[in-house]
Amino acid sequence: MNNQAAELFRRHKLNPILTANDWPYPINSVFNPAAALLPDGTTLLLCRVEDRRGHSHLTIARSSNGVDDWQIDAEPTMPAEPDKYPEELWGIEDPRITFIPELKKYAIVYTAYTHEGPGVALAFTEDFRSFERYGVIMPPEDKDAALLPHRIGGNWALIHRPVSAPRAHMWISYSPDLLHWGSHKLMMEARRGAWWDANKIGLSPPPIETKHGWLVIYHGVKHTAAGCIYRLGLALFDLNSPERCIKRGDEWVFGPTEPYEQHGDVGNVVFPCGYTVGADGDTIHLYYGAADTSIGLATGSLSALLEWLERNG
Ligand code: BMA
Repeated sequence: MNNQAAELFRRHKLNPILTANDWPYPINSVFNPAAALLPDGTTLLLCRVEDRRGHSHLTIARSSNGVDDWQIDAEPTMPAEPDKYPEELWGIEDPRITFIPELKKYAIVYTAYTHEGPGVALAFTEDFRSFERYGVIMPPEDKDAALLPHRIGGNWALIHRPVSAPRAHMWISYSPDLLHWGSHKLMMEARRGAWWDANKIGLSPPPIETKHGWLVIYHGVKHTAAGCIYRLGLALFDLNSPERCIKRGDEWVFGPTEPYEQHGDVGNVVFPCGYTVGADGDTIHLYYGAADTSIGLATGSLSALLEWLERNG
């Protein structure tokens, strides 16, 4: 009998594909990148960069093949600006990019590290050079958020993860104007007990719209005597009522197994904030933070993920 679990994501042989050594200025680490495929085929990563004070900012790396030859901005693309935006006091982290066709703009939802803890902030950009900040849209403690690409029943929808210590679940909220949020609904709960996703879960990259539903890659945090383990699972949600879960996998589908994922500033962490989908409409390139230290790439197939959920959900 084969004791290997199905391999749904294949790591790139050049992993980790981006590290602090690649950076054009001194930094501590680079991880948890958002991703976008630009109209000219360029892969853009909006990377979380931690400086040598421990504060994070966002810097863009561009590549024509999404794997190597990254052109990295010479200085922070989106620095934290606590003088103008006090909520960015201790930096900005973990961005998620969603292209919004109705606005012809990219939404960037990110964590603003405020005096009261992490909150969810929103900005828009057309060109990834200038950024229009909307400020905090979910107060602390809240993070792991992304905007859906279009309105649902007339309202914008935001997935996010407020903390109600000691547990933290995924919620979805709605807004007519992207500024005022309400109709908060619990979307998916962390399990309890020994599960890999017990007590604390959160959205990883933005949800993927498929004809079967919103495919969600989420992280589960298992607390062990040796520390936390961050792994990824899959769930599918209704297209018209995204708070309604259709399927949820029991087993994790990706976890830290390689040395660069197990060892680093925070070991045993894989944490994707973005993906691109290939021209075939099926190949998914997942960009993930490894051990809060570097960036890895893993590739899979959307139809294979959906088939796995069908069998294991
Ligand atoms: C989470 C987030 C991520 C980080 C992870 C592991 O809570 O803050 O940014 O990668 O912890 O440290």
